[in-house]
Amino acid sequence: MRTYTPTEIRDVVLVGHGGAGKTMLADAILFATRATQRLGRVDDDTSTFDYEPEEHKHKSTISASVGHVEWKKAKINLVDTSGHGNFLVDTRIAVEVGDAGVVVVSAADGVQVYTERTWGYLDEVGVPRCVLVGKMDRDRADFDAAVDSIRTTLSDKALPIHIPIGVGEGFTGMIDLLSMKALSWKDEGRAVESADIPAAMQAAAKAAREKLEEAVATADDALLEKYLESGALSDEDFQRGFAKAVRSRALYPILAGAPGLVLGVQPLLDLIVNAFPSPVERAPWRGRLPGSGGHEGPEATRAPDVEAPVSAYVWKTVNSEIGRLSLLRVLSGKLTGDSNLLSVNHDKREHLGQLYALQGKAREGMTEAYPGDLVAVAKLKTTRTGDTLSDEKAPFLANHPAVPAPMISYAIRAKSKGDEDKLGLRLAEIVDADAAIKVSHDPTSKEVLLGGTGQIHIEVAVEKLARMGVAVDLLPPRVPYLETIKGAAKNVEGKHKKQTGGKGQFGVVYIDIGPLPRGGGFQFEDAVVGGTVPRQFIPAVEKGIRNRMQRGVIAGFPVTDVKVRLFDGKYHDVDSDSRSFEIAGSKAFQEAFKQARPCLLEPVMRVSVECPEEAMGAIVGDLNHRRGQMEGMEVVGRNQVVKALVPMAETLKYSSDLRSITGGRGSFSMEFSHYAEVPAHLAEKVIAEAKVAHEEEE
Ligand SMILES: Nc1nc2c(ncn2[C@@H]2O[C@H](COP(=O)(O)OP(=O)(O)OP(=O)(O)O)[C@@H](O)[C@H]2O)c(=O)[nH]1
Ligand SMILES: [Mg+2]
Repeated sequence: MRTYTPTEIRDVVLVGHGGAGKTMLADAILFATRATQRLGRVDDDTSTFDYEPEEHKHKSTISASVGHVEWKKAKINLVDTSGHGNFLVDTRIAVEVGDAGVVVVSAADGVQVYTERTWGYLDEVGVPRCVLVGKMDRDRADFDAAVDSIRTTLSDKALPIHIPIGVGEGFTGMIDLLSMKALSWKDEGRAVESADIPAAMQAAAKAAREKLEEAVATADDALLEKYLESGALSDEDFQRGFAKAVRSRALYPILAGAPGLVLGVQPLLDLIVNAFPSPVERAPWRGRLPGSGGHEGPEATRAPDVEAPVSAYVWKTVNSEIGRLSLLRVLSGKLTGDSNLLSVNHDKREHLGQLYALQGKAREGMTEAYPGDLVAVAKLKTTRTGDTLSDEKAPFLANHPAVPAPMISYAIRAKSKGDEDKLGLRLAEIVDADAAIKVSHDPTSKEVLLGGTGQIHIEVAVEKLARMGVAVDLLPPRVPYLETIKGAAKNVEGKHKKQTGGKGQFGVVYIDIGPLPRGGGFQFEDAVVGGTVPRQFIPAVEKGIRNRMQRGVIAGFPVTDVKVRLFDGKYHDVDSDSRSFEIAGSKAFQEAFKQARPCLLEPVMRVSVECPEEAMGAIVGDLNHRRGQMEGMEVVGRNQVVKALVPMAETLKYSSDLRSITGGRGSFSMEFSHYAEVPAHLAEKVIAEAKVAHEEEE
């Protein structure tokens, strides 16, 4: 493959709700541009992008994957992501490497929960985007309704650049408002024909084009002036203004298509090449310089300059048949194969072998890659996801999106005793490839705990383990309870005093404690006057409190949403030290916490269950039993969707329970909503069980 310069590259990430058709679109793009000779499809396991066995089993994307096509001399790198709640951490990280987004919406469903969520991810990275309303060939496709949902829930800067011709089975193409032509497809979607707009649609096309011209003009002062003078824009002004409006995010074009029929690919690719930014136009990559002595270095950026020292960010790791593959985005300079770079996070040298361009799991060798390009290298020794490789003389650490703590944790156990070592190794591989999986060990039961974003996430990890040759049992999950307080306590003493021969230990503190609103975390106020707690020991008091909060007070769960005010204390010139004040802080906190009406918090999940009408009654009844709070019901096609808020503790076996209630015809999705207080009688039980576990540990 030739080397593409940064201005010839477009990095595009495909996002949207699960099942909207992102992967279908990515496969259709490969087919339409002749990168593949057969159209890959998720449904029959032939997709280039959904190639993992677990993706075949679930018929959906679990982990982002990349492909590329050449279009009008540009190299378009495509990043296909998952649209499922359980895999959105992976999606969020993948979004980081896109300079623009294609948001896929199903014409039959309009905007859905994770359309909105992933739109938010694109906002976080701050990139331009377009929306493709796909599945126009479907029965209940409704372009106008989809456009309404996009404009009301995503952004009113979104405007159609297409008017579909026909709908459902009759969908044949669209009016393109940029060229003011009617487009239709032939040669299995690989060729587009352009004709005059049919007379019956001319008025609608003209009106829609005027709206678009107005939006384009409004995005640029000079254009606006011309527009106001003459009431229209010249075609040249319009085309240039359009691209500028897209790049400045003043306009989010909405396109129509049916990726399943390979219908509508070329206008999208034209838009990507003409109106989406190249890596050069992206703001310089943010990060830091390495610090010294374990400290963070100052903030720094890397511009996509070919002549600058090389740096590359590892945004993903996958297991492949040639070993671990690291997926990189070149940030600056020229990345060459068979070279040595500094693995900056580990301060170690790393040898890079052959560079590859990926097409799903297929690899094509490359000799060199320029800023913005997405490439892969095999078998890096120390470098992991989130790390940066760079020229030894100009080290740089790219920012990496924060990975949220796991929402749910299951204990797992190898089915056969001899597999325990192997389990550890395979788990390490899984963690390597999935930033959202956390492995830990329960100190009391000595079990291996697998933490993740939800039940399906953990189940998929267990499927992967089985494929890797380690069968495990999934034990009931642990609910991540938290401790907090409902009241306040004032003037509580914490005292640490020890006299053992020579130098003693002495520290006394007085604190007030009070609740913070949900999500408030922890606030520490230093209100000491007159040096009753010497300056240098105040951080130790805070440290003691934080440590105690981690370990919990009433049941061993982390404490949250409290504020502490340290206002007084006593010290001894000789005997006082940091350690003494740390212990005094911890003791004061424990005592104050117990006085301030402590309680437990539990995670509450937003559950939505889709089922046939006849199963509705049983499902609602069952959800009520689970302390569920109904949020609403709606009809989606032939099915009903029930939405409810249900405490996580009551949802632990929901997949199998739902299967038996509906005879396998129901499906559900679940995501974290908020933390709420555990009712007192249940809290007692949880605390008692936690105590038993705690005592066993002592
Ligand atoms: N009729 C029709 N079906 C489509 C079209 N595009 C996709 N589909 C079907 O919709 C289903 C979901 O498509 P995918 O491409 O897997 O959806 P996705 O957005 O990648 O979903 P996740 O990876 O699960 O987030 C598959 O059965 C596709 O065949 C289309 O244009 N028309
Ligand atoms: Mg997909």
